[in-house]
Amino acid sequence: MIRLYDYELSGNCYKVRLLLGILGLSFERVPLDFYPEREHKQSWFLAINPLGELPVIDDAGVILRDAQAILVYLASRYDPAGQWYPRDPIALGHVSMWLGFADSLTRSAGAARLHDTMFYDVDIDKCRSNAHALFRVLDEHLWFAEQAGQDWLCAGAHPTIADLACFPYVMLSEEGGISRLPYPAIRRWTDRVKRIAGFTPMSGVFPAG
Ligand SMILES: N[C@@H](CCC(=O)N[C@@H](CS)C(=O)NCC(=O)O)C(=O)O
Repeated sequence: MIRLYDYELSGNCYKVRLLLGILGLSFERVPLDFYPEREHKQSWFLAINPLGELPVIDDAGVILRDAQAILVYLASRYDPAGQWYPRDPIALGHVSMWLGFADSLTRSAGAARLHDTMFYDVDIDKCRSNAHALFRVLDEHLWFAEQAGQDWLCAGAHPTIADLACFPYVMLSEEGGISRLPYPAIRRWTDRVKRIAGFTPMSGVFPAG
């Protein structure tokens, strides 16, 4: 069984739980006390991930860190139809581009949320302004996609792991003081993500109305 080293309130752990749920994969959670205990910095966990970061999975000895890498692995291994991680070169390029974008969201919107909810010492103004710059790019991309009849970050009728990777820190942005009111295309897209079959909520992310 897949083991997920997990923290309920982590957006990066959440994106992995999202895909596991959507693919109908059972998994065992190893919950860590990320805050306030900072268990992810204790020696037992550093032996598993020397970066001291969540999430990590252990799939019968395949140990992986980095949420985006984990999404690639799970979709490649457990979605043989290749819908979540399409195989053609152009789609692969686009999905990879948005996976990188997701990590930028972690370092901006995600960091702002850590500042506001767990007292992380970050340059909060810079995190928020970087997040807004990314949200503008995302909103414009989604608006043009909608004009072309596309619902998702990457072309095609089916969502991909790019949507799941970008969703959490966009959806949790208000917890870092970043409003989504100026981004209507983003708000329509988050609603579509919430309607994906098998979608699971987390604390602060509610099911579609
Ligand atoms: N690139 C990594 C970033 C992971 C990351 O930053 N995880 C956070 C939790 S959401 C973490 O463990 N941070 C360590 C810390 O803040 O002490 C990924 O996407 O998984």
